[in-house]
Amino acid sequence: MTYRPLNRVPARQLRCSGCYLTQEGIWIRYYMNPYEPEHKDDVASESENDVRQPPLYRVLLLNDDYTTMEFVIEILVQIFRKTQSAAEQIMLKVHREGVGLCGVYPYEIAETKVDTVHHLARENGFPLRCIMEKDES
Ligand code: TYC
Repeated sequence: MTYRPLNRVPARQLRCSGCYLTQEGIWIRYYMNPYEPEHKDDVASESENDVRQPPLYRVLLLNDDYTTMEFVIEILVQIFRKTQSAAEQIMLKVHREGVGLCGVYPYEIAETKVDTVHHLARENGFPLRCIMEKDES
């Protein structure tokens, strides 16, 4: 007895029961066809495929008494790509409240921004501090 190979069975002949009937009248079990609409719920879900987004990190500026307001604004414009007016608002928030959000990024980008801020600040003689923390929201 010869069996027809699965790939020669027309799609409409496939049955969702998991079997199909050959011309010889024999039921043969087949693997699920994930492209059949009846099987869409059987295809691995996003969580099974682990397509979660990488964790994000908040980069924050801290206040101090010595870094000039102009330098902080320059950092926010150049490193964090803020507009002049957004940079002024963030700088004033840090000045008044002690801390302010500069942006939210994947780990490596956040880390590079923190390092760049520290490097530029030290180069210019300022004690400006910048930190990152995991964004839990
Ligand atoms: N407090 C500083 C001053 O009065 C300005 C300042 C703002 C410094 C924000 C740091 O992250 C900072 N010159």
